[in-house]
Amino acid sequence: MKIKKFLAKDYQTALKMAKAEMGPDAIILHTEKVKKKGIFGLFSPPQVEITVAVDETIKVRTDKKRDNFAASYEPGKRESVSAGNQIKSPEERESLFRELNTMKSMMEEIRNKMYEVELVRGMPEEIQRFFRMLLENNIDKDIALNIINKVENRLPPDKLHDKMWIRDLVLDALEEYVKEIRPIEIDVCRKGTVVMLIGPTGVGKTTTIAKLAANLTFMDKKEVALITLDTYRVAAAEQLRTFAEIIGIPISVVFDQVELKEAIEKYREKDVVFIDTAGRSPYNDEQMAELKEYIEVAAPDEIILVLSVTTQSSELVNIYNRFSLFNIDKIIFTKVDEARSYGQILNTIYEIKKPIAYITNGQNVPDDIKVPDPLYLAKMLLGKDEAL
Ligand SMILES: Nc1nc2c(ncn2[C@@H]2O[C@H](COP(=O)(O)OP(=O)(O)OP(=O)(O)O)[C@@H](O)[C@H]2O)c(=O)[nH]1
Ligand SMILES: [Mg+2]
Repeated sequence: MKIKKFLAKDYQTALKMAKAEMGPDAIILHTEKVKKKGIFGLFSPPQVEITVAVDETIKVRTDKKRDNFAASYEPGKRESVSAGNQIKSPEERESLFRELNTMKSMMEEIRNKMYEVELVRGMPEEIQRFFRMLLENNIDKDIALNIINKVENRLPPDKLHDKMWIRDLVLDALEEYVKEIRPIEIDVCRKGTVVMLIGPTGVGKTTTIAKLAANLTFMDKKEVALITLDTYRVAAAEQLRTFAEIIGIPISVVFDQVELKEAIEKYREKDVVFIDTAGRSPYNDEQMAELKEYIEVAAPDEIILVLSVTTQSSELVNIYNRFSLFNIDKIIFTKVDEARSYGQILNTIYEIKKPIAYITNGQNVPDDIKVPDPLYLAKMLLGKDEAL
């Protein structure tokens, strides 16, 4: 950085002198009227002094740019435009693009944060803090704002700074969104309730059936049987067969719709029959059509969609939408123990409006499954530390 002072009879002249010497990119730091020093100063008019600075590096770069620009307009020198460009190799260009993208997403993030602050401006500080907690737990901005608005409306004027009071109001509001909890309903007046679990691959359908079957057998003293349609992988049927053997309940591995019908008939006197299905890609029409045929034959009392909480909210809703052609009754959310946040549960339920049957929180059969009560879910939604 070069700094210099210019003294002239008036501002225009001083500026002209500065521009001539320092270039058009120079910045005026200070302007001041000054008297000439000494006895003569008393009789002469005041002068103007400007202090000007210029960044040498910027100056050099602009000059270079200007030179290239000028060169490009010389006849026959068109090629020098690209040759003179600063970005030479594809790697440099790619790295520049990457930098630009990073900057873009940083700016987007800042914009979002500013928007979030704006949304709750004027609300008591404690309420704003809970709003941020909900967002940190991945709860959709609009839903979080709804909750916070309810809290603000319900907060008595003398409790504006009462953290515990506000926390309870937030939990109440959250509970309202997740109050529909409906585990499997077994009709005691009739036998043969058929429950089918469907969902994408690897979400935990088979493990969850094993947990449910074991709990119903040992805790609720129900008669349970298993049917698996998953004959695509050798290990898949074996996985469920092993669980069935340990629990001591019958299992049928079926290969087609006729066998499915026969198996259901065979277990007509059981209290519950679980049907395990192969993981299906919701975006594979052929697989979905095949599943539909099996569902028509089985005519299950309950179709439960199994979703993993480790999946993003928008994708969970997409998956539900694809599977919704089967009249889904309930949702089981799995892998809660692996999730970084739980907002996905609320965002999905808010969108699809289906009850939650269970959540699963680990690989252990039969322990890691729960019928969550709304308060437990609300605490989870407020933050990991609140619930676990
Ligand atoms: N951490 C964790 N792992 C789970 C949970 N539930 C299931 N798993 C694990 O997830 C993996 C897949 O589970 P499966 O039960 O085979 O899943 P699936 O949906 O039947 O898979 P496909 O039949 O291949 O579609 C296994 O390693 C399970 O132990 C859970 O709640 N938490
Ligand atoms: Mg399976």
